[in-house]
Amino acid sequence: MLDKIVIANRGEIALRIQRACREMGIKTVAVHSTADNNLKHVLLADETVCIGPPNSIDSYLNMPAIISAAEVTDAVAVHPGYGFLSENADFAERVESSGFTFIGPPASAIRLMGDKVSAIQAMKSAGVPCVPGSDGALGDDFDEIIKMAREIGYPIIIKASAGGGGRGMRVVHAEASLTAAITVTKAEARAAFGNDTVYIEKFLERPRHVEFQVIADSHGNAVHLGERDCSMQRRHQKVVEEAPAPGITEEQRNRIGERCVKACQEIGYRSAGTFEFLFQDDEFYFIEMNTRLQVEHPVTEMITGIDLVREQLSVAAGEKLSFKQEDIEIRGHAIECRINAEDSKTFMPSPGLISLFHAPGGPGVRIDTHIYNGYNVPPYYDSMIGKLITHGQDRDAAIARMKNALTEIVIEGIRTNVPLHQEIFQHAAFQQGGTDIHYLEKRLGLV
Ligand code: MV4
Repeated sequence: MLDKIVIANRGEIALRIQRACREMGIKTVAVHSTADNNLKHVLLADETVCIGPPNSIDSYLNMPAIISAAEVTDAVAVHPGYGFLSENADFAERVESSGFTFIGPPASAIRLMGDKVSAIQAMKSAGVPCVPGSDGALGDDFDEIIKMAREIGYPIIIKASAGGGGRGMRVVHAEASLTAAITVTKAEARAAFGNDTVYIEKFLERPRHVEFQVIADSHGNAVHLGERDCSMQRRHQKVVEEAPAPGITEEQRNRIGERCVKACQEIGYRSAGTFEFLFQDDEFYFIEMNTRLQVEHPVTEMITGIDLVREQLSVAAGEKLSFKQEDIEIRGHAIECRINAEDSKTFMPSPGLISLFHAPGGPGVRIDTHIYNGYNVPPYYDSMIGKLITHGQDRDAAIARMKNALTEIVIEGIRTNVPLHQEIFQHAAFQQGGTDIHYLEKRLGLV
């Protein structure tokens, strides 16, 4: 097993990784910015290394500083968490070429999936269903593109191959605006990503966001852990996630899950990964693959009983997965609320001193957070300060436990989005389940 690892992240996920390490007897090095001396996992780490000033560019995104920290502490591996350098193929490569293990997929897989055109190509070859579209990058022949878009049928969406997560996309409703939209999207993509490759898909108007969790080892074993529904979102930021996705049958889960597993084997995937699909009119359409541990991984852990971070660490050490597909059983239902330090109406960030914190508890309640009484939320980073997760024998039971937990939780001194969650859990449409990706923004009166 790994002896000592660098946790190249901050906040709740750094603590989550550290907890898994502790259980497994792995020592941890917390690398942190000057704004993060008092992070919970920094206070609990075996060793700490300050890697730079508050601005992420100079600290959590500073590759040489992180690799140097691994060198001076004699660590053997680096866990990137999510965000920051987690999906940076160059970082994965530099970690490995410096003699450390990158706790994640091979750089080649990160690179393949980072380019959306090559990702979709790989998925098609593996039999993963994709959105009808341009079958690769657009060429220069506008007449040909116009003809193709007509065949796909409007509305269509133009996407930058180097984009993803909602960046570099444009919806086109009619042929009259097609060529101008392509020109503008290409120019924006060139400016944002240094790559103006774009492709076209049929635009799905009322989809749900349903994603499949996979994990693979370096011996060719891969399994899927079912799906999550992450449709409750605002401006591409997920707000509530749940597993399993309401209304998805076991037949659908197995069919799509098996395709994802096959894709993992074909691309030489290792570690945890997520296949994102749009789900509309009972059909799945692959859009992107995330090659990292995701924020919402706990809902999958709750319904499968599998510790995803432990498995990541163990497969990074060269071990085989500790279970087979037939060992995976979906038990009950889990829901996660992302707790943000922000105003629940205006969504303005609300950093500052947490003067009082009471964690909720009881059966089926999990809270993944680094906050504590007297912790000061710095203004420099993402506003998510924790995740509240409940599990129950069915969706209604998980909802009942979440409503309780949202009443019990106390966070004073800063504003949080807990009131927004309390409101969402009162909505009849949410209680019914299966709302689409536009539901929350519509309910908030934003569209
Ligand atoms: C789409 C789509 C509709 N049709 N693609 C946004 C983020 C990126 N992951 C892909 N996105 C979308 N792609 C087609 N062909 C609608 C979205 C989309 C979306 C997807 C998932 C979750 C939230 C979303 C919010 C707006 C748009």
